[in-house]
Amino acid sequence: MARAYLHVDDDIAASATSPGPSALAVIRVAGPSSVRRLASVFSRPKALSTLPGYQALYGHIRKAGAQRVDQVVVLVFRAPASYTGQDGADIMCHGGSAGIDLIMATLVDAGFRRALPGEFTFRAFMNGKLDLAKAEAVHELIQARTEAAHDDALTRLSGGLSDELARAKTRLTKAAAACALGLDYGDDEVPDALRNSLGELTDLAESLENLAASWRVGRLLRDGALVVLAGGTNAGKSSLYNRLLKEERAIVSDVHGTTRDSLEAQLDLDGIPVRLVDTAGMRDSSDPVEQEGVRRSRLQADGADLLLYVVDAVLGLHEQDKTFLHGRERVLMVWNKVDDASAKPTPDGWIPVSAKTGAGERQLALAIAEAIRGPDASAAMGSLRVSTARQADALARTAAACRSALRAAAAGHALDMVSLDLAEAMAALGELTGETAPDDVLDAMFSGFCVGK
Ligand SMILES: Nc1nc2c(ncn2[C@@H]2O[C@H](COP(=O)(O)OP(=O)(O)OP(=O)(O)O)[C@@H](O)[C@H]2O)c(=O)[nH]1
Ligand SMILES: [Mg+2]
Repeated sequence: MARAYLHVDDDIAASATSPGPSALAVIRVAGPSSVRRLASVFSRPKALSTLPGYQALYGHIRKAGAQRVDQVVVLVFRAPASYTGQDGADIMCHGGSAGIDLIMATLVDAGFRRALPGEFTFRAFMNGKLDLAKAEAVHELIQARTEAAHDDALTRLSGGLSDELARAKTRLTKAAAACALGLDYGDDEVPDALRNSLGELTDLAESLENLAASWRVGRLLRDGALVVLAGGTNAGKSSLYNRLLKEERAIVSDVHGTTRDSLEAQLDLDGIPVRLVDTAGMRDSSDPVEQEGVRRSRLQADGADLLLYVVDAVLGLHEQDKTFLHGRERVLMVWNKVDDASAKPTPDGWIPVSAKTGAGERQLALAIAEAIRGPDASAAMGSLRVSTARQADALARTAAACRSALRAAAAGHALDMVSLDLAEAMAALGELTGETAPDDVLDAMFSGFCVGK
């Protein structure tokens, strides 16, 4: 894949909007001769091929035999003032897959290559329009499912993370320069200039470690959290599921074992995208279908970021609940049906709710959001964070190399040892921005993008 990406000199085209009927769609083209090539299938070729950047032109896309394909408005971009840094154009056409397919086929006939996923952004990266941290943010912005996730990605795209990384690079460069100076003079001892920059390195290592740790919340905002409702049959899991989703999604009945297949839905819980799953109630059953449902419930419960364990307050706690909950982490215990006159009092540590009346629903939602984010996260929600394992890993390696340089200097090791550690820190940091990212990393990253971006 990387080899195909590495051709940045041909002209590419792709639909930038999702397929299906819509009023308008956008087909994007980019490449050194993309505007001229587009003009060859446009009703006003001369006007288009000489059009300056940021100007639009109305006309028709035409096939070779002059047959009209669609009425369009073409917005032209001229290098370097474009997303990719190359000449390019956005073709605004009518929505609908048949029309888009026709225009794409016409463009391919005219010599455009169909763009690979993320290829426009790859060109932007290659042309220095954005670094790798920002390129990843573009992808996350498109995928964001909640406002908080959107804000988070936008902060990174606006350069929040890139600025922080640039500051880290300056500090490392300063320390490396001081080290090189010491080596030039043949000093055995750590020179003063280096001593000063080593002090800064301690702060740097700490802030990079914090940033790496922010991945936990970053990942949640990006991928969402898997929250699973579990408990005995008839506890009210499906009722609670419907209540949290604010719609009658799951079947509710007083028959034990109503839910068999698990159900999943997306939910925005206080800014966190949540995948909420309703499962089959757990009980011993001789019915093989129900047994399979119960087996799947347990699997879902084990893989959850958070478990909501629901108990019927009228029946109270049973031995099977205690066994299931024993030693289990990442679980919120929900005492349901508190509206019922014969409900038992809520035990310590349980959250009282009524799926029927909605009592306690808000407290439950807040408890879920807090449990997912973790105790440290309320402060961290508004701050800068990374969102991918790749970023967290590179940050952790940068910090570890800084710590190693500090240890070497403190132990009075030769300066070239310190210098090696600093070089390693610089290389790891460079992976974040893409300066030193290997091809396979670029490959994996851009191929996860949508086509047309
Ligand atoms: N009074 C009262 N009844 C409830 C409440 N929640 C659920 N119920 C009733 O309890 C019964 C079981 O509810 P479900 O939501 O189907 O329970 P479930 O846990 O999904 O059950 P299974 O799918 O069989 O495992 C239904 O008759 C609901 O109307 C509640 O908060 N108060
Ligand atoms: Mg159910």
